[in-house]
Amino acid sequence: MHYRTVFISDIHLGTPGCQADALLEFLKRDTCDQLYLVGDIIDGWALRRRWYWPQSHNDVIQKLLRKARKGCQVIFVPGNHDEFARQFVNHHFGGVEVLEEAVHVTADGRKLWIIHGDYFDAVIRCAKWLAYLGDHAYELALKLNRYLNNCRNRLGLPYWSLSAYLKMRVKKALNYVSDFERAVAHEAQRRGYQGVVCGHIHHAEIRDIDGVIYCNDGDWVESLSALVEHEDGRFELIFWPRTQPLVSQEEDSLPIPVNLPPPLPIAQPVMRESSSSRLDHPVHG
Ligand SMILES: [Mn+2]
Repeated sequence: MHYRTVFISDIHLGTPGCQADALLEFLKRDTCDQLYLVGDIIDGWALRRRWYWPQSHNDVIQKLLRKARKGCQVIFVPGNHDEFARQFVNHHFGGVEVLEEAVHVTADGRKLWIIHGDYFDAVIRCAKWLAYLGDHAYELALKLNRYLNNCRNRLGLPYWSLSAYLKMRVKKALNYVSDFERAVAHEAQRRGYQGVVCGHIHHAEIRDIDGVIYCNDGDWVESLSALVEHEDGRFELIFWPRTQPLVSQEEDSLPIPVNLPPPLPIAQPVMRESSSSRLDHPVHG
């Protein structure tokens, strides 16, 4: 499949949660004229704590550089987890252009603002240490999630995302997702754009907010999603099927928390009917 534009973010290379194999399959199958890397591509925060860099993560970088070499215009807008790259904005790395923020003109002439989105994260803005704490909690949730799904797998039950469930619950309570989306969309409108593409909150979505098209390309940790623009300017979310084993060799050696919480009352399986589906029923707070 060939697209006019592909937007991906929140790959989190350098963490065990990163679904690099699935992303590689997507990058191999689909081509595009323009590729936007919308932040949190490499997780510098996690790498500083613990070095984790398997071959597949290297392959992702190689694949991205190869795309740039082969004539695909690759633009990298750093996020908070790869903020180290922000000191290199307006520079090129092997054909990859690093920009603080970008403007994308769609096939039908709309101007979209491309940002990672962390500037809108009040938590990160106000207290950075809180963000680090949140990060640890998230990683623990992912670890628990893998353990839980390994058990579910053995029982023949479908995949269920504990961390997505917890995040949805927490964020629903705080109205985090909708507040974030609204803030981003309104700022895009204030700046005179017809829409915005961002990442950061790991919540893929395309929706209209007060006349502004809000797009979030999701992530490659849990939802395995990309935002694509077709030749005619149509936007679509692509969800890739999960292929990586839930618990890999490296992760087996990681300590599994002994005090597991009691089973959660509501267990709704994450529905994945097809590898490429439109988000007809976006879930948000
Ligand atoms: Mn982020």
